[in-house]
Amino acid sequence: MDMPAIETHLTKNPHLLGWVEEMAKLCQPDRVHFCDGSEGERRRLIEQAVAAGVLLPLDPKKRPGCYLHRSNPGDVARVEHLTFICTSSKEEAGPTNNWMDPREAYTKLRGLFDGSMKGRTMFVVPYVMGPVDAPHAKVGIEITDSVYVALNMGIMTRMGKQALDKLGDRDDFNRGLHSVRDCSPERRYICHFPEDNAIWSVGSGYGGNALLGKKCLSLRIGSYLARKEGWLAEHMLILEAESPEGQRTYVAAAFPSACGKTNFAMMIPPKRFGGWKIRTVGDDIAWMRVGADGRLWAVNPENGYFGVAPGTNFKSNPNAMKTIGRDSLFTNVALTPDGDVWWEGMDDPAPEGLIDWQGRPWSKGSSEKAAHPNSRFTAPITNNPAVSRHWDDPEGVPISAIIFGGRRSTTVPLVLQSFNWAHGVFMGATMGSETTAAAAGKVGVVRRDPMAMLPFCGYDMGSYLQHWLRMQAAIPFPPKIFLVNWFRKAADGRFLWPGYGDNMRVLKWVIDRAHGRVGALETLLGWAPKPEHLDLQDLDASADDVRAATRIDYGEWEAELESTGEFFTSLGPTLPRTLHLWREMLLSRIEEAGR
Ligand code: OXD
Ligand code: MN
Repeated sequence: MDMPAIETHLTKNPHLLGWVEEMAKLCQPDRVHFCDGSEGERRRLIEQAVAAGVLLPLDPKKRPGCYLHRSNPGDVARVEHLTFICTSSKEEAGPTNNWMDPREAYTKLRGLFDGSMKGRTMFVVPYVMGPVDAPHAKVGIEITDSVYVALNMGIMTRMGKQALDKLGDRDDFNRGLHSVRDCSPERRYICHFPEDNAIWSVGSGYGGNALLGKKCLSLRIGSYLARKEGWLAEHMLILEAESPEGQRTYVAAAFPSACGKTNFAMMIPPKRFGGWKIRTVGDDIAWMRVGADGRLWAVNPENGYFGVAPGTNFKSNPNAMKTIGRDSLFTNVALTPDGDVWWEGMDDPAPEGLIDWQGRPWSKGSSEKAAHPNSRFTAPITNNPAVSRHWDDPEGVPISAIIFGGRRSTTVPLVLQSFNWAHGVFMGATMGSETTAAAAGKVGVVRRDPMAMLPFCGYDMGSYLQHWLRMQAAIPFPPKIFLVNWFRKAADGRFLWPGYGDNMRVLKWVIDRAHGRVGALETLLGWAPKPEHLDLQDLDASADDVRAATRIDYGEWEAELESTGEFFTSLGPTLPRTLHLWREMLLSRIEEAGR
């Protein structure tokens, strides 16, 4: 077969052109299309996708510029058991990652990519993660045979010519190769080669597996580079909180997937907090570096939101609802008869005549969900009416507080502040969360998820936590560190804390603590707000529920620290001794107090 011409006026970079040619020889596409990121190109790709049935136009009045995509029903979430870190040694990947020898991985995947794009177009998608002019922005090139992926990358990254211009003739771009191939779970692998700055992903078109700039580059390869280069690549939202006096404070927060990062980053404070404004810098990933002023500065490497649809409504997240009003892609949501989208937990009840996420008629009372629990929207960051003016600032924003939080129905109180940096790292390292639909597998089981990075850390977890401890010496003015839990439940299964906008009440204390202007109660586990520190006026929850949400039960904590011990053991010899010592000290203090 003749090779399709690799022609582009967009770049003469010999490293890039040589690599694209090599990959085209392997995958044997019918056509090669270099994406320039222009508006005209976006329109043409959408037309192609609609013609091919990959996208379904939604009603242009109700959802202008919006489309629905239905994925293969067996390809709806990240696949952690098929995600590999391919470093020369297994130890480098550590006990929490799947490891494959790089030679074996290249050989196996070369076999799967061989001829995988026959009859298809190979899209070459150049992109930048981070504000284009940020000194630490990274250029990636994703080769993909999915027009859906190319269009999503156009939203989620700074895509096209700007990336090629930034790259110039250099060779230091991330090489990402992606093919949906036959979308078979038997032939699905998401392989990372941190030593080569490369990612090979085959067999899935789902966001976290296929949009290689996101989890693969910004977190897995990103965290590997961050350790090498002395910075932090984290699974964190970044928000800007402006007080009524006009003081802006920036907070980064790590929560596991589908635990409300987007909601927290777009929060609208309750009326009681009139004058406070929350704006979004990012909702999923933070790259943080020490600035010349000794503070920790964060950028959001992304350009859009890939958010969970179910549960999003005008009460839980009005800014998200406005964000997805236009120019957005919806994946695996339900379709209304008038060409709009619907999902469980939307404001209005399900209309008659709904089509479910698999394209089948759906009626009320059905035992199946109309929208997939991990159905998503992809929307441009600038659609958000509350986007921070600094979202694209090459310098980033200075972080005053870091929050760790999981989904825990017991034990973990509403909020605690760490005694110091190392204790904060301990809090992050021991975070647990009940699993969600964002990853394939059982939902609702508590698993330890250090810093919400368990599925995203590109190297050995113990070494990652050591890197966090070491960073203290590099940050003269470090952020204060907090642990929160919005998800504690009463014995009857009710949530004790209303969450969403009311989380402002907790955030206010966090901000005041970060600026050293409010008191706290010293508990055995960290600093907690005294009752008078949390403004609860007009809160739709009883005083008893708030007491229960903030309660520290030392019996429960004894069990928690025991289970942390097992987790620490499972991380092996690289887990820093400091963290073992923190665990022992907290446990022995609780035991002493109980005596
Ligand atoms: C995401 C995830 O899509 O964490 O952001 O799964
Ligand atoms: Mn995420």
